[in-house]
Amino acid sequence: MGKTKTALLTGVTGQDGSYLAELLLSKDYEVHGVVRRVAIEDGDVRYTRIKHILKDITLHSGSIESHQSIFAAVNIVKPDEVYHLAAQSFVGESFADEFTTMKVNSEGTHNILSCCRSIVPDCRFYFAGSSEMFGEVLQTPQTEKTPFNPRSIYGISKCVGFHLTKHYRTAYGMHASSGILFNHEGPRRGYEFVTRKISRYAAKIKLGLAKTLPLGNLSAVRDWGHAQDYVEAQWLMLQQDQPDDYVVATGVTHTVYEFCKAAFGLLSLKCEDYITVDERFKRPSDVNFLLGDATKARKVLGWKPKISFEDMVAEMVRNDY
Ligand code: F7E
Repeated sequence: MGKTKTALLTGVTGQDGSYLAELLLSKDYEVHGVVRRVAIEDGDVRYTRIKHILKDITLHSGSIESHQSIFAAVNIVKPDEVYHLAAQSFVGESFADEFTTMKVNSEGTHNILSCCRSIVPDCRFYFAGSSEMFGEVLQTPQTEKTPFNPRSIYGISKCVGFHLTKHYRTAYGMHASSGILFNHEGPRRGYEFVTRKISRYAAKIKLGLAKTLPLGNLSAVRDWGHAQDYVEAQWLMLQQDQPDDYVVATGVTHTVYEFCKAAFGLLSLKCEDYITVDERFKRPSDVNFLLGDATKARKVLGWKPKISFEDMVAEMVRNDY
């Protein structure tokens, strides 16, 4: 039987890309991914999240910074749906290297939108927006109507991508949607993000491989969901007749410290015995509080998160241990 639809993913080797590729394969899509040459040459390290589905998907060498390589990939694949997930996604790094973050995240999004408009103007396009766009929040909880007030170059670059996506939708009539996704985690999360750092250190400490867990801002509040739930919302956005923007969140908040307590507690450890505060992990301007209201996603997309905070932390700790 022929495949139902063809999808092209940027960021396919990442946390969301790997879960989304699995979801699309389960729906009988033909799945293609754009992968940087460095990743192709270093397959053992870079493909850890998609090793099990490599035989089922097609990878194309390219970088979102290169209009030429994206044009070539879109032209070969002629996708029905494009999921633009690739980015410099670590907020901390966006303070260390503002220019790479800005260039990759804004110009990369512009490149892929422009290529889609030229080659497959009727394709459906998803942009990975972020709750970091809300920054120092101007309203609580945050909805699609909450004004953006970013606190990092990462947040600013995602605002650029969001507005580019909206522009291609309104000016050229493209089916282009943005998900405003709040933090989403799981066992495939990169090690530099705080949740994975905590689950990994909890495991290391339990196994006698580390003595302390150095962290920055312990009182930051986040609305943490599971990435596996969130990729389903991404797919649902592109199944709608009309393109639109959606907040994707759980509506439940925890502090970084509470995440530590939950993770260490699962291994019968007290996190306060191991946490040290290290100034190196504090940001020049941090986002202190985020809480999403996903009412619109629930009503229009019929989406709601299935995995609880407690189950997610348990899965992460079990995996790292
Ligand atoms: O930090 C604090 C840190 O790096 C969470 C990305 O996926 O979600 C993510 O961005 C909080 C911050 O994620 C450490 O200051 C304390 O307040 O895990 P994170 P993020 O910055 O919220 C959004 C939605 C995205 O779009 C991003 O791409 O934890 N924190 N101590 C620390 N954070 C880190 N990384 N490391 C620490 O040692």
